[in-house]
Amino acid sequence: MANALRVLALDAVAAANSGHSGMPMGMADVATVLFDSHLRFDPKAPRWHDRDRFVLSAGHGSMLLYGLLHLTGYEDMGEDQIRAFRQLGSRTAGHPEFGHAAGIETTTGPLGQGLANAVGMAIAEEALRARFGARVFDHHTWVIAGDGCLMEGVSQEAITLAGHLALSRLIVLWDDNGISIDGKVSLTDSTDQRARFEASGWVTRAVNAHDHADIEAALAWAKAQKQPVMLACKSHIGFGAPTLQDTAKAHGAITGADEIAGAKAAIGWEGKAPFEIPAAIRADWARAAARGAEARAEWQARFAALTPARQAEIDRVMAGEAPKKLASAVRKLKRRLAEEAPKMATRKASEVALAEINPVMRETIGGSADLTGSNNTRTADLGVFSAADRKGRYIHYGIREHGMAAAMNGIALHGGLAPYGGTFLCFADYARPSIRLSALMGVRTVYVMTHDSIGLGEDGPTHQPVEHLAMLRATPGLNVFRPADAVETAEAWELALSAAGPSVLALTRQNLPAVRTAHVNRNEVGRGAYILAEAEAKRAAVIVATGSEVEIAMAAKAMLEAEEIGTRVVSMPCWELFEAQDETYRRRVLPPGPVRVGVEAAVRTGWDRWLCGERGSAKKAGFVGMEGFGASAPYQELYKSFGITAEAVAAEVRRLL
Ligand SMILES: Cc1ncc(C[n+]2csc(CCOP(=O)(O)OP(=O)(O)O)c2C)c(N)n1
Ligand SMILES: [Mg+2]
Repeated sequence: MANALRVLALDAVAAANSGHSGMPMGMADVATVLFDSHLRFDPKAPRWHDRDRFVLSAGHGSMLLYGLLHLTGYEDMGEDQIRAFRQLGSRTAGHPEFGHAAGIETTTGPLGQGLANAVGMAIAEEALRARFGARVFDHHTWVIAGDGCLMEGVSQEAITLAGHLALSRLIVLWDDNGISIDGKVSLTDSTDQRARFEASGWVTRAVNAHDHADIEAALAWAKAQKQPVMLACKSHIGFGAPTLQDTAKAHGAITGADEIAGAKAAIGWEGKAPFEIPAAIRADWARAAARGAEARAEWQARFAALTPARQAEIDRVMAGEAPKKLASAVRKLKRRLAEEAPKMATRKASEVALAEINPVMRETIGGSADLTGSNNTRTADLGVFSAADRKGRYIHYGIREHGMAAAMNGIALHGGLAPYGGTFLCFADYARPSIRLSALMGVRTVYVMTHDSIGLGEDGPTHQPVEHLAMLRATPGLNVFRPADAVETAEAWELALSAAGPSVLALTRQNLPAVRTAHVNRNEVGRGAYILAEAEAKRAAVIVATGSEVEIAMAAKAMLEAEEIGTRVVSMPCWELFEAQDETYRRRVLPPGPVRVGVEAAVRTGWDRWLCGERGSAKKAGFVGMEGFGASAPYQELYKSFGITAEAVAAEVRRLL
């Protein structure tokens, strides 16, 4: 059975003339024993809620996963897909991509991400077991990770978080082959990995990755542990390849005809056509696949015994659908906020919104990377998720932005929960690789990023984002919200939790006045940009602003109107959603003719799309914002010193007129 995996990897990589043969050949035995006798899965019901999650963190070894899914009979993974490895339109992309085929639980390839996602999956399993009971959720998360996954920094955040939370359903199979691309691992690393994991609260065991009895015993042992488990699987990269086994040259594509023939001979696989799997071996794999059907049927019966309302609730949360009550709760809050017109920071407004949302959307699971009091992410009803309390809905992620974002992806991928997590916007950089994967996979994660400009003041330029909004907006598939007041913040939350993909909420530290004081039921932020205040005198200018600079735009408008310069203010909290509106609406908001000035306490990058493009013109376009890094001072002084003031905006309008 393991040799069938090896041969599929060899043949697919040879056909594509590209890919990675060595890792699948080395870990084939471990994967076989796992799928044959431990993994809880059913290819006929690949999205079954209570399946074990299997994560191939060493995503370059994608052919190992594709081979497993093919041989166990996943409908999505026919022989045509194996033959089309790495070709346009196939499900068998170079690295496993979530959404391409059932059985690919997450997108991997950027090393370390899968391991860190798995921590989130294990958190989700614990949380859902606590909420719905072990009759519904009772499974493991298995990870194959390579040397690269363990060398990446994100692994440290993931490992220490998992150890601290005692995620005993998490089992990592380390492909301990001593080889990476540049040569022996000893060239670059001398870490005692088992000691490292143990120091973080894991238990570990060494395994001979080619001895099925040893693997079998280790997997059974792993499932019985009370702590997360790391099995150091001593393997031979490129197992069987006559000249390349145990060398870095086996890491990539093995394409030489002699080497391939020699490898097949070494494992006793001779006289067969490429991709040919003997019927007896296919039958063994089919038997392994059938094993899960019984467990699934038993689970199905338990699930069917729940009340219909309970079943519907579990199906809803697993599908990632927001509850019906969300919209009405937000509408009610908006009405109150419009009346009260509070002067508050949008980070505080976010907490106010969460206080209404969390009780009606019990699948939210919040958190912060050690900035709870600054991010305002914790509401009174949540409790704290810990090793002792799996019912808590708030995770103190510690100072681990990258690990937090990757875990949030894993929580979202597992299904059943809506993760949100906070840090300072500036430290989006520390979470960036995982935010990118949220977007690539299209998972519902909400990044609560406060202290969103020089408006944070005295902490200075190390903490003041200037280029981050541009970086996030440049990421396809990510909605970046920068609300201007409490009403817009509530609207942004509703959209983020109802979305199919990830969102960033960029929120202020400093207080802002209410700009939305007349209640409307419609979610204005949902249109991306809208006319907040129409010109009174004949329209000559449009000021487009986001977040904290909407206040400045409104003050500039008052000055200009006093001079009979009719000025419209457009609040533009979400570029991506505005871009998605039809041309008629966009033209109504940004008509040709008037001068346009953009205001945002950040760099101009990207703004010309709205100022010069969209029927605008370079001669009539201006921008008031940041041209470099900020400084350390009270924020009011910084706004003056960097020239982001109502006076400056009004002057820019006059200059352009
Ligand atoms: C974040 C990241 N950096 C670099 C790479 C490129 N890369 C792919 S595999 C690999 C070496 C990984 O070594 P190991 O995990 O030991 O895999 P093995 O050679 O044993 O298959 C590198 C550097 C990557 N995929 N992701
Ligand atoms: Mg290696």
